[in-house]
Amino acid sequence: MVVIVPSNKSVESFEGLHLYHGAISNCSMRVRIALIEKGLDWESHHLDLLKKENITEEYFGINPNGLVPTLIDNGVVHIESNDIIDYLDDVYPEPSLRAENNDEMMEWLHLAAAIHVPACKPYVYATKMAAKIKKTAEEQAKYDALQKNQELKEFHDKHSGDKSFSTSDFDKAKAILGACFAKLEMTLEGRNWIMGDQFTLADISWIPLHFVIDACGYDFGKFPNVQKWAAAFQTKESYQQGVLKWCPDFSQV
Ligand SMILES: N[C@@H](CCC(=O)N[C@@H](CS)C(=O)NCC(=O)O)C(=O)O
Repeated sequence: MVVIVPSNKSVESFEGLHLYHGAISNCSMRVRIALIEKGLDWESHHLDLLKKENITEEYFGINPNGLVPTLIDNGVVHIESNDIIDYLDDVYPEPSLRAENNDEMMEWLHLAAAIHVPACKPYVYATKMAAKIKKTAEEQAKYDALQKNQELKEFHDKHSGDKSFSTSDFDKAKAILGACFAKLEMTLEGRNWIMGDQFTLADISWIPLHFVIDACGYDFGKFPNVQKWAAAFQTKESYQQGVLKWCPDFSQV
């Protein structure tokens, strides 16, 4: 659980569940899917990442990294999407999204979190986002003043101004994704979902990665089990309401 004491005190009086999220953000999709699977009511606070609505003093006062999603549960601020879905399943246990083998399920959540900055983010930014989200000098100065997280500063510096990701950064991202999706392919052999017959937090953690990476042109041809798994998820209501309602086609972003 990653709980934040916000410097923007306005959110501490929120009642019920509130989600700061981005339509096109795969990390936000994860939390929207979990909320919908659980049948929970939540208030939406949408931030348009393309308009850089996350880069404000007000939002950095809620999420110190300036990232989406952020969940506020009765005034308590939670960040980190994989921790948020784990928290939701603990606190709102019905219907359960937790596998009997919790340790194995949590390994999938930890892996998704671990590859976000080294693989998912560079792949998506190098193929699509960097060109759409160029900062003006003024926006860059504002970001530099607000962002204290060195890893994120370094990541965004790689595509600032005229710069773009190096071939080695992109190849490394592709290699990590290839290894992870090969592991997923093997795990899904003879199974409907990652943990077996039950749809769990492991699926919720990985489905959004497939959704955006696929739309950015990654070739899933050699991963038929992954393709079948993604197609099965597309029949669920949480895909309609948690993904498509907000982001009908990531390739068109
Ligand atoms: N580890 C974080 C990563 C969150 C993250 O990187 N969110 C992206 C959208 S998926 C974002 O806010 N990007 C805006 C930026 O990097 O400034 C989580 O899982 O919640």
